[in-house]
Parts: sequence; structure tokens; C-alpha cells
Amino acid sequence: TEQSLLQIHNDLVTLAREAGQMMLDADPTLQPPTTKKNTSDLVTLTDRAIETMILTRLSASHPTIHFLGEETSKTNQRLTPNPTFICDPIDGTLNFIHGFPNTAVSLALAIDKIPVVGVVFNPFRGDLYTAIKHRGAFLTTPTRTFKLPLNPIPRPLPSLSSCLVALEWGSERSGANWDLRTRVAKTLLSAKEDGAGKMVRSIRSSGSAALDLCYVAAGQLDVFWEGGCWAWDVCAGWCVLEEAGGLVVGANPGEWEVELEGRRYLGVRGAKRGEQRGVVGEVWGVMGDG
Ligand code: LIP
Repeated sequence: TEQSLLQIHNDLVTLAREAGQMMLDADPTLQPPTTKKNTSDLVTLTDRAIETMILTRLSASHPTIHFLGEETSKTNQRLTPNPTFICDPIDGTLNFIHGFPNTAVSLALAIDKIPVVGVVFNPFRGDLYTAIKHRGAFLTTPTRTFKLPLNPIPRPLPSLSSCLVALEWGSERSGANWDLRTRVAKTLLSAKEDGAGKMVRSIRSSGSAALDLCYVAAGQLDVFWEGGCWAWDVCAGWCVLEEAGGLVVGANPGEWEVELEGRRYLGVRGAKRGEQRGVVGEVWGVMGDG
């Protein structure tokens, strides 16, 4: 019910703020990070401690709701239609390790594999992004709360060539998603074939898919594109972006309905589902049949 979604939202906000404090209290330079798959796929004790805290607290307060977390999920664990908390204890772990203050805890609730509550908190800036399905998206800074998108409402998007695009690199440096990322980045940064300007104004890669989606929701970035991330990276930011009037679709051409576990996502502010001729269609054109 609406009431229980509000309760869950409030509980996730409390946990996100506590997790944020754990990040602020930690000194990642004192902890040797553990390598997961390679030297840019890292995890710290703080990632694990935060996820354990969140899992313990949520399983006590909401024992019937399932849990999918970046650090505790089992290989091949699949999201089911059951109500499920989706947790990334630190989205932007590399930033956290390096002290680059663009990192967040990302907590969401998905029902029927659709994000219905999203909470993203960056403790280094004190910025809290929240959304409940059908109830709008908000940014609460240390001094005030804003409805998203921020005012003044950002200009409509005439075409990709006026967009600032978030494109993330992940930790893979070979394989299909790597080939795709490098090809898409190169095309987006290129001049148009007809010589009429550039494909996009520029791209930004600030290391947190969750925050990228929130920046698109705010209207500070226009597009988020990534091939190769996971449901926990995007679930909360997805809810925030859609509630701010944006759209999350698949990064694969024609994929208007993307699964939460689809691993290739395109988020666009102010876009409409099915509007093939807009920015979504232009990005899909860049993807080609890749
Ligand atoms: C990371 C992201 C980053 C993305 C990576 C990765 P982590 O999350 O948000 O932007 O490119 O694929 O998943 O691993 O730091 O939680």
C-alpha cells in the first residue's frame, strides 16, 4: 500500500544516512582494498560492513521482503517478482578509495522487478535523492528540499548534439561490453559525419551510475548510458529519474522496456516512451547493432 511504501522509504532514508556516516567515519586509505576480479574491481571493509548493517536491519524490520545486495548476492542469484530490497552499499567504490567525493549508498525496493522506492545518499555532499513511484522525486541538501527536476525546469532536449552525457567505464577492460563502451564513447565524442557539429557536447564519467541517474533527474546531465553494470547500481537512481519525468530504457536499440537485470541502460531526462525520433532514438542509432 501507499502507506507502507512511505514507511519503507523512511526506513531506507534512515539506513542511508547511517551508512553515509559509516563512510565518513572510515578511512579507506588505511584499509587495503580487496580485489574482486581485477585491479579496478575493488571492495573495501566498509562496503561489506555497510551491507551487513543494512541487511541485518532490513531483515529484522521487513522479514518478508527479499534482499539483493552487491556484496552478499550469490552468483547467479536472480531478481524475482517478489518485493525485494536492492542494495549497493557504496556505489562508486573506487571514488571512495581515492577520496573522490562522488560516491553514494544506493537503496531501492523493487516489486514485480520494477523500482518503486529509490534512495541515493552522497554523504560527502550531504545530498539525499529520494523517490516513491507516483509521488515525485526530491533532492534534500543540508539546507533545503527541492522537487526534481530542479528549477528552473531545464530546457527541452532538442537533440543529442546539445546533450551532456554520463557514460561509465565499469571495471572490465576487455570483452563484449568493453568493446561496446569504447565504440559508443568514440562515436559520441566524434564530429557528425555531415560536418554539422558534434554528436554530443561532451561526456562525463564520474564513477557512480546511481549518482549519474540522479544528476539526469535533476537536469544537470541529460543522458546516462552504460553497458555492463548491475541492478544494484541503477535501481534507486532509476526510480528517482522516472519520478522526475525522465525515462529509463534499454541501451540496446528498440528496447523500450528494459529488465532491471538487463545490464545495458539508457536514462534520458524529459523523454517519452515510444518517441523514436528523440534523443533515445539518436543514442540507439549510435549503438548500431552492437
Ligand atoms: C560502479 C558504478 C560505476 C559503474 C561500474 C560499477 P560500484 O559501482 O556505479 O559507475 O561504471 O559498473 O558497478 O561497483 O562502485 O558499486
